[in-house]
Amino acid sequence: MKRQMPSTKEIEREIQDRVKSMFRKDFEEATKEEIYRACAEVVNDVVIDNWLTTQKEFNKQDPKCVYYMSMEFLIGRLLGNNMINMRGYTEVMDALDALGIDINEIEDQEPDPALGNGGLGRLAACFLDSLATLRYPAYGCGIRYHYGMFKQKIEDGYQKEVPDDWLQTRYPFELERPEYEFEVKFGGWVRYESQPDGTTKYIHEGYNSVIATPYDMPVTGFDNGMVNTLMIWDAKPKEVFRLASFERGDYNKAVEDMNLARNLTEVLYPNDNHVQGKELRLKQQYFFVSASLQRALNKYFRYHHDIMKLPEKVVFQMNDTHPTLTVAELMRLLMDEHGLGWDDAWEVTTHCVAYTNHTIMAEALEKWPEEIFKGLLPRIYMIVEEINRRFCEEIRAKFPGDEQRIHRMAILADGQVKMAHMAIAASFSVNGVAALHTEILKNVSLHDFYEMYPEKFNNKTNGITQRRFLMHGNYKLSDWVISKIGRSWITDLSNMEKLENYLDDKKSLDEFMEIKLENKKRLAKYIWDHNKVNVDPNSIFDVQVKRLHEYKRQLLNILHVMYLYNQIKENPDMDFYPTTFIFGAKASAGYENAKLIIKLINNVAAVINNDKSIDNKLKVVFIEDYRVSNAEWIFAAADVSEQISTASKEASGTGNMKFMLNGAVTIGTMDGANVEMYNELDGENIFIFGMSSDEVIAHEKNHDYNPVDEMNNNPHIQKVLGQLINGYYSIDNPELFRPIYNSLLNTQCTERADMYFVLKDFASYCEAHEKIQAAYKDRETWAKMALSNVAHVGKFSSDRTIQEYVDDIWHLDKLELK
Ligand code: KOT
Repeated sequence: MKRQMPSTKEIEREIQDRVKSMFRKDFEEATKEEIYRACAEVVNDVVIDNWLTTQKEFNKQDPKCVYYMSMEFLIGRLLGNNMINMRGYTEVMDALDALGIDINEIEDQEPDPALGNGGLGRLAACFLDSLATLRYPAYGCGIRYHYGMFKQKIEDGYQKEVPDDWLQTRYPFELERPEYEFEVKFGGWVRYESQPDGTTKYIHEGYNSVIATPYDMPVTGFDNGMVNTLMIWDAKPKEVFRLASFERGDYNKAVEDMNLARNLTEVLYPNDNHVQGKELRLKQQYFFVSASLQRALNKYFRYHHDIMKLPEKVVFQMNDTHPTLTVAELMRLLMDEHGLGWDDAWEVTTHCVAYTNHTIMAEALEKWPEEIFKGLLPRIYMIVEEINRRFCEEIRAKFPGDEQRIHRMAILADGQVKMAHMAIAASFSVNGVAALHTEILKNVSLHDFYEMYPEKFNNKTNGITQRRFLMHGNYKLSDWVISKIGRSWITDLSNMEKLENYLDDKKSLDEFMEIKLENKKRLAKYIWDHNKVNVDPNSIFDVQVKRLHEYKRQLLNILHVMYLYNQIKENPDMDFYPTTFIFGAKASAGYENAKLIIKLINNVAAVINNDKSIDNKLKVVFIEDYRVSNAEWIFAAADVSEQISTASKEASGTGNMKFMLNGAVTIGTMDGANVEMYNELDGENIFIFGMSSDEVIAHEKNHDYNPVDEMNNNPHIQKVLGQLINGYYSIDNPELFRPIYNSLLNTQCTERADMYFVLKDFASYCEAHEKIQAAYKDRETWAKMALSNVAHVGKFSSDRTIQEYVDDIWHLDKLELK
């Protein structure tokens, strides 16, 4: 039976009781943090009952389930999310209110579990939410990083990284499960033993090893009693064995094992769309893959004995290539631990694994030096060699004589292990994350593989959860939508189209704009509290929040702001609707260009915000430490959503969808899921600019783009670029921004000047902004545009995405819950 949240009165009493029993304090004496912990336990009580029931039904009904394998789960705070899904948010809010406490302050006590970098990790979290809401049995498998994504401080305009110690105090929504510990082995060598039956036994010796301990987190479905599990693995040294080695005098090995365990799960690599190729990262990958597979097989064998039928009950979805070792480790377990021969093991593996590609950026392609790989994972390496040998034979059979093709496609080539190639060779499904992205994979980046296995390729356009990004982040709009069209959109976002009936209703449009204004005031206060910048909630809030990457072109945005500032200075009476440009972005710690762009944004902000002469027409704000929790407020307050990546580079984007859901209008390129947003909007109520992906790809191929021409032909660009190197935004050090200038114009400095076509798209970007200005001036026009975005957002729910994964790839059984 589904357990529900108690009534407001009961919650009020329970919170007080918990404060007493947990902290030996009366409610009045408790700190906000203690009240948060008490609330967490009140909610946990309900969650745990439903978790137990779900797992019992799981065992009884024996449905097929998905293991979502991901190095990142950017789950964000769970208290608010769980209250919403348990349908107790209002009750807890009212209970706290009766006790004189603001629920926001309590939610604010929770650390923001930042076990991911950006889109890829947040997508994994949205998927878990949708799986539970749709009652599909699923496990998330990941790593319990002790330090997640760093916290960003801005000091003198520069980014400074501060460790994110989210586990400093006990996290109330995780449960250690020592009963599911497994050993994971690294290094050493492999000895062969021929068996009397003619087979060979492989014995791994001389290795270092750690114990993997899972911490389970509940993943609640919306109002349905379903609770799935996110298992994140931590590493411990092997106490018992360690003692044994001490006795043998093997002191060094014991210390090595201890250090291995200590380092393994210490920190998330803070790179988005970029890989560093560090050995520790490969260790992390094998660690969580091996532990997760061992647990999955362990569970399977509790109720089944025929391992050949594993694909009927289990599917492993690999979130990018980071968990590709799933392929070889599953082969190893099936052969070495469960006695299958190669062919049977391959049959099972290739029916259990599927791969999602999230990027075409070359620097994000994972390739491991063979020497490192072999040294760290000797048995796995042998298996990869054999997979590669057979794969190359298969290519040769299909394309006889085409040795170049074999070289291009091989898993082992040029002294490297190419993870994407292994993922594709073994997976029964390979998907991209937006229609355009999948087409580019098929026709460009993975064309060889598409020719080999056309049937494997499919598209699954990304989505987001409306429970977190509307109900929780923007409860005012959420309540308003409910008052207009009811509640069905909460679990079926396509119902948002019912809002079309209100597009011509002046009163509704007014209410809608009033809510946006309230949300802008909430953000303006946040900005005042954090930045001490006074922004006018009546100005246009134009927002770009996402990881900082050159392909995402925050530089285009700030160069345009510099241009606008010049225009306003030159023509003080020009017709211009006051605009606040809001940025939020973390740069990877070693990414110098990206960090310099952050500094530029902050310096431009300092100059513009302090210039009284422009009469507050322009403001620039850089929000420090952009993360899931403040993102929810930012989306709610945005008028304009900046989705301006170089066409072809942003696989999908998901921030674009969160803005749309909250009634912001997009200015964007025809890239990633923007293309599908454009289609859903019938090409209206969205501002498209810039080159198409075909044009970009053609320029890249023909090497015929010269940014110097763009500058020479456009005096506005000339002026702005001049200001980059004449000290206009850096009086003390006029050379400060020279590297940015060079990256745009100087072919000696980068692979290609203006790699991301910033100057090429500049004029058309300016024009699109002028159209926004014109549209915003008419309040009703704008309200209609914005509301139309909400009405057409239906496709972009992760519920829709998950249903497609289930129908086309996973074929899961829904769990029945009373
Ligand atoms: C690649 C390597 C390391 C860490 C992260 C990545 C990564 C992130 N690759 N793609 N992404 C983003 O994934 C999102 C979810 O599919 C997409 O919306 C976004 O366009 C990708 O950049």
